[in-house]
Amino acid sequence: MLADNIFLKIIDKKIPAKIVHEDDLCLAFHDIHPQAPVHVVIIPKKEIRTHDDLTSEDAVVLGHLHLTAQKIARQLGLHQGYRLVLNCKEDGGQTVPHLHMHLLGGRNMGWPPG
Ligand code: D5M
Repeated sequence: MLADNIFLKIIDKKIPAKIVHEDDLCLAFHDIHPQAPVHVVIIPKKEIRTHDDLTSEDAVVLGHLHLTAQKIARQLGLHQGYRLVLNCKEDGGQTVPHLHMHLLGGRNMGWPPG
């Protein structure tokens, strides 16, 4: 079951977050429950609920999320690599109903994921 869209409240600055990047298209902040030494969540400012709701109109914003993840990974010193995760709906493990990309790094990642 998807919870309330708390990320919209972070975009609107109604609740605080440790923001690492903001521009016209996206916002990135440290995850409140980090799963790695570096765990940043990158979200579009446009309201898109899940990866399944993306349309061709969202190609630019989706590409921007990836390029922003690359930029933040460099800024945070993840020179040995990192993992990007995008959970989609219930089976994908999505809990917040606003599209978001996880940037995880600072340790060696296992495979397969749980
Ligand atoms: O990931 C949702 C992620 O969002 C999860 O790792 C916790 C994080 N989260 C939830 N609330 C907050 C706040 N308020 N600040 C920072 N991070 C938060 P999912 O892929 O949906 O499981």
